[in-house]
Amino acid sequence: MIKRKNFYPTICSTALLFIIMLDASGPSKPQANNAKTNQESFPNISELRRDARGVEQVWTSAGSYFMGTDKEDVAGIEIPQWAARELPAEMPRHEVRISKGFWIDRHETTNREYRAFVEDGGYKTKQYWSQQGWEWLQGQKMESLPVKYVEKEEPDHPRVCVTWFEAEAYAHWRGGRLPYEAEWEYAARGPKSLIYPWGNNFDPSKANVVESEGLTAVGSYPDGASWVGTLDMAGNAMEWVQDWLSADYYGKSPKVDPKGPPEGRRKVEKGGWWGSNPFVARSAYKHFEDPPTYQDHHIGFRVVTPVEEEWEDEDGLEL
Ligand SMILES: [Ca+2]
Repeated sequence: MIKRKNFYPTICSTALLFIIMLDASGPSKPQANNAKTNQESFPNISELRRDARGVEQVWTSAGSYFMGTDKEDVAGIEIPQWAARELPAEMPRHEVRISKGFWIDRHETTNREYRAFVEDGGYKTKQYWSQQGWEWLQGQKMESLPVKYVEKEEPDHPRVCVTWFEAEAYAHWRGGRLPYEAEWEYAARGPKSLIYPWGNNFDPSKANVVESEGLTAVGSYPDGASWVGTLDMAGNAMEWVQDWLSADYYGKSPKVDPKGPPEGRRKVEKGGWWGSNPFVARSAYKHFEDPPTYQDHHIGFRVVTPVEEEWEDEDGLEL
């Protein structure tokens, strides 16, 4: 049984902050519209809602799993030469506890959803941007952002060609943030620590991966859903997460709610992309080469909305 203590969604506290700080001409404020946040009951695992911006999210309950990789996990999987030297960054496989449940986007952020941020003045509103992100933005040609990456940007395709800074600003506009790597991997693998979102065996019929010609509409592979119902966590667009990259982080990371190294030069990306082979499509895979100013046509993201409260998880999902 799971009980709650105090339930103050981040989105509400964010809205309150905006009300205090800004007048009517300030940035638009996400309005909490989730009925569950006003009820006594704890959301059920994989419960679906629409957040304050109308984007589908699923509830991921607190629990534990094994993050990262050991040699058995990759036995029999061909490892590309270009990625082999980075495999030690996934080691050691280690138990992690996620102490609080969270809402995570059911699918990658789409062009339609990102367009709403742009049209709401997202690129002109400093409050949505971190200091580093805003400084980066001031050095760009505003008329070129966001980068138009194809002639016709399909509304239901993942928004790609955004830097980590732009993804971060969008997440703030939503009232959330980018997932920590540990949260992202937990939403993909679950308490059974599966290698892929659907199980331990690679199955290209369940994801937009190897031999694909490009991005597809989000949610096109429902059989590849994770334990909480998140889609396209293997393939389609690879996804920025919050964490800086450090190859030796897993050997010293906190056992509870790890948030990545405090600083770094490159950001972690998860889940592989539409061209991924069985090694790269694994949920433990972490891409390793891109600074937060980088963008290209296979990197997108999704958003987490955390809940600021103290939860009691009496039976939970511990192994
Ligand atoms: Ca993906």
